[in-house]
Amino acid sequence: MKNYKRYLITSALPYANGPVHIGHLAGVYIPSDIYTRYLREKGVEVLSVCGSDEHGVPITIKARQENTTPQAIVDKYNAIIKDSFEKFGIKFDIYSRTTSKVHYETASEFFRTLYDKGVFIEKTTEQYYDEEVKQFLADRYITGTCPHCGNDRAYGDQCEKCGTSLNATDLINPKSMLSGSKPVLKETKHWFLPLDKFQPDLEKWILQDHKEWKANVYGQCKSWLDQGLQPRAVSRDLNWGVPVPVEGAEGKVLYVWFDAPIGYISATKELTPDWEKFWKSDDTRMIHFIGKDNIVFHCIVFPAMLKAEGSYILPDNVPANEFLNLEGDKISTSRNWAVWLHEYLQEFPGKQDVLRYVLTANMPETKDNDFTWKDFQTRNNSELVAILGNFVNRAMVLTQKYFDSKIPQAGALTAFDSETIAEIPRIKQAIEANLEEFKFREALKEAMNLARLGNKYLADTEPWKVVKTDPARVATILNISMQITANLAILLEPFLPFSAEKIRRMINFSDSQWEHAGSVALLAPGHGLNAPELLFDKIEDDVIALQLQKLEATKLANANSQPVQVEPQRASVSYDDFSRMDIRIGKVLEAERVPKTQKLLKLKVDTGIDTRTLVSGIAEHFTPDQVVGRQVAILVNLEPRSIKGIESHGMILMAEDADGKLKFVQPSEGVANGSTVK
Ligand code: B3M
Ligand code: ZN
Repeated sequence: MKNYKRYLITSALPYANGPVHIGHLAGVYIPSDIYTRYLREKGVEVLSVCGSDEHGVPITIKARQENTTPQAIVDKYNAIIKDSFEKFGIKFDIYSRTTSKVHYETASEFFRTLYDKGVFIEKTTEQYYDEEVKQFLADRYITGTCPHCGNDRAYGDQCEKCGTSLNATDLINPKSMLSGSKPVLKETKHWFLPLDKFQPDLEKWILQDHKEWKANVYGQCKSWLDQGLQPRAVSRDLNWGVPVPVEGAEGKVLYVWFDAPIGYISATKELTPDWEKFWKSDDTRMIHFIGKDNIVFHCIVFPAMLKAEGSYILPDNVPANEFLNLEGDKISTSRNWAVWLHEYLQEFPGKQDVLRYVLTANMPETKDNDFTWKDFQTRNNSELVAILGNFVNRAMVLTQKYFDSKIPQAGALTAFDSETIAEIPRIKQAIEANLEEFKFREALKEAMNLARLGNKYLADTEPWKVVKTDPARVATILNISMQITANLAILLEPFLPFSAEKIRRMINFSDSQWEHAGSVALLAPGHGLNAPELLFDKIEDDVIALQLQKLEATKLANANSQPVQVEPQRASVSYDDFSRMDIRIGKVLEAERVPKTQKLLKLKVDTGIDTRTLVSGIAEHFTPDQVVGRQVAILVNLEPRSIKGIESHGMILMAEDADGKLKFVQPSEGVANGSTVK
């Protein structure tokens, strides 16, 4: 790596159209905060900038839904988001907004520079227009059926079901979100950024010069580049956003993904008159923290814009994370399937570090990951309470008891003492090495290893027993234990800032310089400690049960309110066709998984006619135990088929909902096996 003099850390600007949830925290803001806090502790010159993304169609749509103005929406959510970040200790140097005056000026000027340089292609194209409300329909103002997967609720810019990015004109049966009417195509002029022209430069910059990027990021970039970059419109027909700053552009604003990343620049400008030092000198290392859905914009579109402008640096790394799921389901704002930070703060006051800990331990660094309340409880009770809290508390209480809360003088060290002490700098180095590579889970694990080390040290040296015979030895043991505690205060700070602060308060120690960690001379003999406080407390089952109930209620509300997607009716069949099918009620006698398959169960069923074997594709939905003993409906005269070498005689009938969930079709009361279904 180059010899950088300073860091500029950016974190994706959250859309101010809703509060933030655990997915945002785990994906973007916790990693960025850990990294920035670590750099600050190292004494590196660093700025961390963020702010609300206050433009774009989702915000105008939210305003319509709530019968208010876009400005009122962004004011409301900007305040909520900012407050949540502050309370979680996500410490930006500035949290700005893209509706600020500086941002409007900066974004317009940026566009204008590119415009004057002749970078854009000006093109008149046909776009959907709603004749009833007299408005062009950008991005999410239009819905229709996805040409790739058939989802009938795809948006004009993307299908959320299959993830494909779309053009509104790709949609089948397009519908205006505003009036519900069928839109018409109408000509309109827009400015396009010719990404194709930047392809060779971007290929070299990413594929050759940044092979060290995380595999998920590098892979996505490569696939975009392999597909060949296309010009992208950077303006929209909308009345909410930064006006396109050229003649003849009335009613047009900059596309939100054009102005939002410029928000990083505006925020820096607002923060310091020295902003150019951060954005325009080669010895600044810029790092973008984002979620995986933002990769293309930060690795391809924004760098192309910066290159086109010419005076800015490019990011040196973009450590994007994958997504966090909640209890096995995708987090969704519209389905209210989330743990909202503002709610957590109310329901778990003072427990910010617990969530920070659990989200770091489960960070979706290389693949999507799951948050469960059960895991939250386990990690709190058996890691934070039992390991970290327990060690610090024992060290503090014993020092209070035997040495009147003063650091005792250490005497001669045993071999075990020396071994233990030698671990401290090793752990520090492991944390560093992992942080430098954006491996936050591993880094946290190493930091916790220091608490484990302390626990083991106390358990093995047993000062509470030794005190009766050898108080001098206990002085050494507790000196070392308290030095470990002081090291924890420094090394845990990036991850658990509130707890680190609490430890510092307890041990009366204000140092948080990274370079001092590793030493066992942090607390001088005679140094006075404050009263011990508990760092963490146990989370009981009923607290977790309550959270699970809350999610259950959300599920129910969703099931009742969502218009179910129903498969269209199929072509007619004659009565004869139907009556040729022989459907019986039978009972499952035995069930086992078909080896080396995910989906298949081998069943033995009593059809009333006979006992036979059939293979059913339900193993992902039911375990063998859940199937045995049930009455089920069976199509018994389906031609036998060999499936994975097993002859299958018939088919179990299942009900399948739009999400692909399967349920058995069963008689409402028990009937004799062999009963027919007509
Ligand atoms: N607001 C999208 C998002 O929150 C967008 C990020 C902008 S970063 C410049 O996922
Ligand atoms: Zn789709």
